[in-house]
Amino acid sequence: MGWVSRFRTARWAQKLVAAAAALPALLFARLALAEEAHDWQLGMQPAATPIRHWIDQLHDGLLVIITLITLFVLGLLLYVMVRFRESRNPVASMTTHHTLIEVLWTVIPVVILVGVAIFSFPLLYYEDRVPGQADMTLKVTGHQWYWTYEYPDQGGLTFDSYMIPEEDAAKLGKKRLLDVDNPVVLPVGAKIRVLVAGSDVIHSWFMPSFGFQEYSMVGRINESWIQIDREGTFYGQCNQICGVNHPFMPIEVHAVSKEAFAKWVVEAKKKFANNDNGSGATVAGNDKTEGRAEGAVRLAAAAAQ
Ligand SMILES: [Cu+2]
Repeated sequence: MGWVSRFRTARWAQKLVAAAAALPALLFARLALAEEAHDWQLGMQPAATPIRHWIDQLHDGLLVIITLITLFVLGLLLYVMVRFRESRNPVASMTTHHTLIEVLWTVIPVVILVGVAIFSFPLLYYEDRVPGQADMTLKVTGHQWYWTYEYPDQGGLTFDSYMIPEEDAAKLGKKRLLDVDNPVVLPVGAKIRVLVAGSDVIHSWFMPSFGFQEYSMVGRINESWIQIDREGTFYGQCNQICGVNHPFMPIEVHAVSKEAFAKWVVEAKKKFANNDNGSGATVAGNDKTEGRAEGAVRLAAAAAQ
């Protein structure tokens, strides 16, 4: 019996082969679910909007440039260390200045930077405004420590979104520090203008899969846009240090079909009928409330219904 057939008949080998065969499926299943940060994650979360696809391309291009520069500098250093080591080159040259080299090490970096700018500036402008007509608008307002969402095109539908308290998340089978009581629901494929405002300190609405990050500031409305390319649940976080409960104001976005979105709007209008109608005044008395405690109370009330 050759070593191959002995290997094939060994039980541990069969298990190993089965595990190895299952690995790609496991990895791809993980990729398919990877709309949030994972332990041991390498690279960025999968892109879900045109802006994020463009960001990925720019990132990959920059990675090539950075790698080439690093290898070039490393090569020069190694060459100098070997070629001009003391044993081989006991008397150091006292030469200074070399016009050609000085011009080159000024001009080449400038050319590289101009090249990077040529590819990154269009992306900045692309992120700035919806190309063409927006299908709808979502207004996001950051508070210490929760988010308010408004849908001006859906009759001013508005509601607050709190993190599910850590102590309840496990009981409810929810994701710790990520799931919220009222997620944002958005239609897949629609061009959505997203306006980000603030009510107290600076927050930031950050959705990695969407390539979206806008500061939420008092007295200013920041704008960008998203067009989500697939259904699913996407997670993000406030990524501007905003106070003691900064880690406890996550973002949960449900991307659904246009039909499901229309149905959700009808239900949400009933559910949030008592909320202030998009005037932005909802937050006036709420600014200094303790987000997590209030979230817990709201959650308990929702469970009792
Ligand atoms: Cu914040």
